[in-house]
Formats: sequence, structure tokens, C-alpha cells
Amino acid sequence: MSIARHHLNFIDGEHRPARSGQTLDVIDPADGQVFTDIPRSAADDVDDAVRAAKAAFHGAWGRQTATERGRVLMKLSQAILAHQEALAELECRDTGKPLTQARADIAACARYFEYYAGAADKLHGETIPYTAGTTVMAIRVPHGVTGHIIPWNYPAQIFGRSVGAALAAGNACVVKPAEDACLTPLRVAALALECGLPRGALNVVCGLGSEAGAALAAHPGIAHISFTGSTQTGAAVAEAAARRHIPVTLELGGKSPQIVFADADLEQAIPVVVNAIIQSAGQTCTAGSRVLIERPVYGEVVAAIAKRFQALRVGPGMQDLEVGPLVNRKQQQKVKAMVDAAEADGIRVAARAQLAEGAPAEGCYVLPTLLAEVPASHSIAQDEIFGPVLCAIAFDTEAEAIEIANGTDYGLTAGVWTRDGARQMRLAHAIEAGQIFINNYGAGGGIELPFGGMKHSGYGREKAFEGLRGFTTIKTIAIKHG
Ligand code: TXE
Repeated sequence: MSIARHHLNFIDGEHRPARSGQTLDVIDPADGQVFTDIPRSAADDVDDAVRAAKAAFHGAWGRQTATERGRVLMKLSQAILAHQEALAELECRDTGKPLTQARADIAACARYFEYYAGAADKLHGETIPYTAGTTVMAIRVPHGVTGHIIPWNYPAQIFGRSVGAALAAGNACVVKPAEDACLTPLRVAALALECGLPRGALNVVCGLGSEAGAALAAHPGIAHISFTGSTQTGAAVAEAAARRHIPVTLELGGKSPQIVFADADLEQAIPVVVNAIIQSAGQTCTAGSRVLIERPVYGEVVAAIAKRFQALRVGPGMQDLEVGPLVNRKQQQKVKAMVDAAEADGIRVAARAQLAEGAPAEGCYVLPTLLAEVPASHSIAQDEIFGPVLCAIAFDTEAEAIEIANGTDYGLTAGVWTRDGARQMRLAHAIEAGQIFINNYGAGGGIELPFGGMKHSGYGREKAFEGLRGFTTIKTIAIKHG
């Protein structure tokens, strides 16, 4: 498939360049070459998008019933699936991820729209018993125009998760995708118009975070912001929102532990442990980046993971190997520098994968690396790496495993591998994380499961019905009738 050399914003149902005419080059991380460009939008473009969204919210989109909204979203879900292959290729070229993973992301994007299409007319309010002669109801209403700032690691999925819920609840959306990965959000927004979404109900404005992103977070016409990205930028977005007293959902980074007890089914656990750090080349907020291993099986588990790491093939996403490049040069250099610093501190590399033959040297590759005997307090075991780098840490007791698991600033996800039922429940309660997976990791995507963080991993929940509620607010109506 040939990919257009230029891409434009999608505002008020039209493809538009930035008002300034400026563009940003987009590289293909597989070979480091520029393959398209996107508008470098600024505050005036964001303002156009917010105005269009407001008009749709108070006009054609706002007039639709919940059932009608659901029907449009269901059509969109089917259209995404009908274009799955082309969308997967866009995602693969834009982010670097292997084609099979990109296909799964597009299917997940379609599933978000399907899920929220079905949920749109099942979002009930409640009536509340109150004084005699008064009837009180609490109804759920959309916020209005919602802002969505999304990252580059799962552009299609996070677009579906956030926009699907917001539209189902009746909001009109302005999306600022990451400058590295705008293509699938732009394409899905255009498909939505073809499926009958009124113009202006969904707008996509490309550009830099410090320009278009900051302008969106500070825009007075936005009533709610959903942000997925770094902990640092999340704080800046929340500050901007606080100045205008609007609610924010923050889905930030992680340093998630995968805890392997000696009684675990190791044959089942080890492939899952490896997969949890190589998906999207480790650029996943829920990446299982620390494996905590009970001392009696430590050597055996490290050796088994090392064997799998050595067999991983790393190359262009379009070659569809197990691991692709990182999204850009900056991320590649950041991850390499973190690993170099750990090695300089004497941390042992237990395994490193190889670059596939023929993979372009200019690509943004980082070879999957297993670091062993990592002290739990070392910065490599504390800071989010966001690459295919796994830290193996030994522990002696359950209490120590819990202490290490909780011993970072983050609290997104944890995996626990043990056959002991009582221990499963003790850990599920003791670990500070928004998601706990027992004898699995990620539960296969789990669009139906509430998702979000604790501590510096953020607040608010997306996915599931909880995600839909987050895109509404409550209006209480009390009627005195005597
Ligand atoms: O993230 P940013 P970056 C983590 C990961 C990664 C690091 C840096 O550790 O190495 O963050 O990545 C927009 N106002 N995660 O720099 O800056 C930006 O344009 C408003 C974890 O790419 O958070 C993009 O659309 N918006 C993560 C989005 O924010 C701003 C996914 C995310 O970019 C902005 C990505 C500003 N001032 C990175 N500055 C996860 N939780 O999955 C930037 N943006």
C-alpha cells in the first residue's frame, strides 16, 4: 500500500493544513527515513477544532439519541474492520510495531467502538428516595467538548478507547495525537464521517505537544481532558486543567512487577513474562518490566527467560518478526543510555537478542536485554525504561516480594504467578496497582475491564463501563410536587 506523502488535520469534517502552513516530518522507525509529513498545528488550529466540536455538540450530534449514537459507532466499528489491513500497515509504518501486533491493535480499536456502541443507550441515571412530595433524579449528561491527548505507542487502540467512550456518552471530541503517530487516528476520524458521524463531532489536530497539545489542554472550550502519556507531561496537563477547574483522566507510566513464586507453573509463566516486556518493543504502559523471582527457582527462571530472549528476532515491523524498532531516535537513545548506565554500574546482562539480517542500520532498534541480579533500588529497576529491557530481581519471602513490588513511584499493573490460592488473594490486596493479574498478564486486552493507575501511574479509569461514566457528569433534578 502506498502511504500519502502529506497528511492534513481533520477539522469540521474536512482535511485541512495548519493555518501557518507549517509541517512536521514523520520518520519510519524501521529505517529512519522520512515517509510522510503532518501539519504543525498551533493554538489557532486547535481553536478551529474546538469551535467545530462545540457547534456539533449544540447541533446535529447533540440532537441524536443515545441509540442513534450507538448505531453510528457500530457502523464505524465495522468500517474499521473492513479496512483492517490498510490501517494495520499505517500503524506498522508509523509506530514500528510488527504487523501482527498492529493488526491486533486495529481489531481492538474496532472492538472499543463496538463495545461503546452497545453501551451508549444503557447508561442510566438513578432516582433517589427523598422527602415526601419531592422526586429526585440524578441524570448522566456528557461534559460537552472533550480533549484527548494520546501517545504514540498504541495510537489506534487509545483513540478507540477514549474517543469511543466519549462519543457514546454524547460528547464531541478534539484529539491531539502524538507527533510520531497520527496516521490511524486521522484515518479513523475520516471513516467516522463516512459512517454518518456529523461533521465537527470528531476532530483530529496534529502537532507538537508543547504547541498543539498545550493549546488543547489550556483551551477554555474544553470541558474534560483525557491524557495518556508520560508522568511529567500528565502533571502539566493536570495543572492546565486545574486552572480551569475541569476534570482530567490521567493514564501515565508504570514499572510493573511480574512476581514468580517457586510453586508457579513455570512452563505457563515464562512465555507470558517474556511477552509482557516485548509487546510493542516494551513501549507499553503496562509492560512487565521487573520480574521478581523467588530464590529457589531464580537461576532456572532467569536461564529460561534468557533462552527465549536470545531467540527473539528484531527487525522492521513490515517483516513481522517478534520485535520491531522503537518509535523514534529519541526513545532509542534514551533506552540505550539507561541500559549503558546500568551496565557501567556493574549490572549483569544475562541475555541480549540479535538484529535480524538485513534490518536497516539506521532503524531505531534496541535489542531486547535481560538484566540479572538487579538491586531493587537501582534506577534501572525504579524508572520507566519504555523499551524491551527486563530487570530480574530475586526475593526470599512473600513480604519481601510485596515490598519490592510496591517500592516504586508507580502503581499500574502487577502479575502474580503462584498455585497457592490464599497467597493469590493476599497479594491481590497488598499490591498497590490498578490491575492485578493472577497466573496471567493482561487478561488478553480486556476492553471490558476497568483500567487505570494508582500513585504516579495516574487516576481515573478508562475501558469498560467505568470509562463511559468518566465521560459524563451528574445533574441532579429535584421536583417538588406536593
Ligand atoms: O511522552 P509525552 P513522550 C513515557 C515513556 C516515554 C516517555 C516520553 O516513558 O519514554 O513517556 O515520551 C503530548 N501539553 N510514555 O515524550 O510528552 C505529546 O504530543 C500537552 C508513557 O513522547 O507524555 C503526545 O501527544 N500535551 C506512555 C502525548 O502528550 C503534550 C505513552 C504524550 O507525550 C505536552 C508515551 C504538553 N506540554 C510515553 N507535551 C503511556 N502511559 O503509555 C507533550 N504532549
